[in-house]
Amino acid sequence: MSVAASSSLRDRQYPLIRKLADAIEAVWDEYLDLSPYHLPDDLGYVEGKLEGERLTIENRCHQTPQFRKLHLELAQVGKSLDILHCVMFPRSAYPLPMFGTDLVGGRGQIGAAIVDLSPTKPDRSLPDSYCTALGQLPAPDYSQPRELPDWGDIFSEFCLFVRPADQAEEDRFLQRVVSYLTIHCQQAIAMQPVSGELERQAIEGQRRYCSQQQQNDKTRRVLEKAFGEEWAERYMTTVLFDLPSD
Ligand code: BLA
Repeated sequence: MSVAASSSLRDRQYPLIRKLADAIEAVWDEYLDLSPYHLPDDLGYVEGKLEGERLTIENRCHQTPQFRKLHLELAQVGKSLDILHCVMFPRSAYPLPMFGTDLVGGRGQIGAAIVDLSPTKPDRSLPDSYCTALGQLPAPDYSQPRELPDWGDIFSEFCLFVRPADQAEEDRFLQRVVSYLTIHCQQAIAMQPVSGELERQAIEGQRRYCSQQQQNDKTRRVLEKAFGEEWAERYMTTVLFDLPSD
């Protein structure tokens, strides 16, 4: 099955966002055995109003034997804000790190580009196999690194958070996301499922990741302004960062 179908919102977005969305789906398609994941009916495609501008959200979700949810979201606020959000939620029998990326852009530039493979182990380290693979990538080289907020203590030492300054930096960011994603998919499909205590720890690590991400006030404010507090809370806790139940 090909998941890289065209989408109207995607075509209107900032080029790096469009390219990254296509690239993420191409890697998923190449490595993973995708099947549909159904969001609550009213949350797949949503429109609201943010300070008179329309906020449009388009979600694509899949599941696989290793991942309970692969979530790729594109959002756009009028002509001023373009957003890509992507998280891969492992099943509890696969104690993998969390892959996450977020791009926020507007007025001709991406202001925030972040990607990480975030630990879920109790000691908050990444598996050695990840450190080895990630350590072999070219050292990051960006002129405008950004500082992580306080809740960002969930991220790994390989977390990259920058404002890409030009085309070359945008291209390198895209390449790096594809590398993280490829490493992650290769590790995931080679992994044997676990049970018992290891599974319990994996759930706990994922819970911690989600509850920290739910503290991102910048995301919450965009959603609250367009859809109200209650809706934003429901969306952040059921679609963006739902806690694992299995
Ligand atoms: C920042 N996220 C932001 C910002 C906005 C959003 C407006 C501020 C941009 C800036 O400081 O330049 C908004 N992001 C959204 C919205 C959605 C979204 C509305 O995904 C969805 C509808 N955020 C994630 C994931 C990561 C992440 C998966 O969703 C990391 C893997 C990180 N976003 C992240 C971080 C910041 C951010 C660290 C900076 C927060 C700060 O500086 O306080």
